[in-house]
Amino acid sequence: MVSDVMQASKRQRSTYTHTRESFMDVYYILREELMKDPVVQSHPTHAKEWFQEVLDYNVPGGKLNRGMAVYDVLAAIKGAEALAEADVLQANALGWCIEWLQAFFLVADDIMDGSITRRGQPCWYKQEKVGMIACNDYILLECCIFKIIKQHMAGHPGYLKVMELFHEVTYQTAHGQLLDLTTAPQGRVDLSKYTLDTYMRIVTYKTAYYSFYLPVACGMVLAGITDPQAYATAEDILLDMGRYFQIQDDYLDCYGDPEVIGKIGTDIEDNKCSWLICTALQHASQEQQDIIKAHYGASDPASVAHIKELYEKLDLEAKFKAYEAQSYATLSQRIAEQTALPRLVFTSLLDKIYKRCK
Ligand code: GPP
Ligand code: MG
Ligand code: MG
Ligand code: MG
Repeated sequence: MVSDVMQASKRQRSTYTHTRESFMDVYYILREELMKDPVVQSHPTHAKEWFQEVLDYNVPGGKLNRGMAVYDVLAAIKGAEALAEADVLQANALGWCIEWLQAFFLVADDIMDGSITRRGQPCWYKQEKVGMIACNDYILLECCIFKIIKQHMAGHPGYLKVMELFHEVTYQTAHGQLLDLTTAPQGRVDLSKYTLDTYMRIVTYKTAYYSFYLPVACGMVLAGITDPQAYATAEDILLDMGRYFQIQDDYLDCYGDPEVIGKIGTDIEDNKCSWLICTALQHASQEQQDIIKAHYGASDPASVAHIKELYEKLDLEAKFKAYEAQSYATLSQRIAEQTALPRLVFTSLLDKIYKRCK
């Protein structure tokens, strides 16, 4: 196993540029390691095949921004030329752990949100043969994270810190999901709960920690940074970036092209406390609030159309664009002012998401 890993890593290093393809190379290494695990090896063929399909269907098909960021952060701090083969492999293995975490969350989230498509294909649980077996599959996806960390980090001075990071961030995200789900009970619209304060709390926990703080914190651990103040500064900026990212997600849920974003929005039907509805409520007249009360959280297409029409009247697209410009300007300034980390750590992430369409 070790020699397979080293060979693939050499192949990667000899022509090393950090591309989607070189990152994918590491996916195949990790998948092979997981398939060689004694428990999996002892399975009958159909179970081995099922496990591999769970991985291939759910782990690698996204934008891979979160996963690839770990290497980018490490390289921004230490300089790419200072990194040995083993450092690159370790960074990409941890990057894949974040993609595994995301796969675990998305398989579960799609069941909870009643979603239909994800990354341009039916949600895993929507496959005829899968259904609620998906609940066990997302547990397996989570377990893989700790197998990979052990395989690639055991003996590293940052091993415990990385383990704790993944546990803590999973805990934070599950609490975010708790807030997301309980603020939007099915069939019961309580508009008084839909404030931007409540919204920011939900998205900080359900999205910002795992999507932005986690990749950077992993890169920092690999770079040997131990100063708690550096982590606190990074967290502060990255949580803000993560909130901006989820606001974009909410905007795209309504205004994005499903062909491009790879999923069909369900926020209006699901009664979600989204940025759009919170902003709409801030500007709605009494009459418009009555329309929201009557139609938000209902799954019939006519109700959804009423809400979208109201969003048009309130010009939420323009309000989002203004928010986006403001958010970018504020983040850029804070990145320029901090001295904890090279600016590139933050700007490489921000540039990837600014004005994103997917
Ligand atoms: C995104 O919410 C948040 C998650 C995917 C975290 C889920 C956490 C769990 C503990 C399961 P979303 O529902 O807006 O995402 P999307 O629009 O991609 O469905
Ligand atoms: Mg959700
Ligand atoms: Mg969802
Ligand atoms: Mg969404």
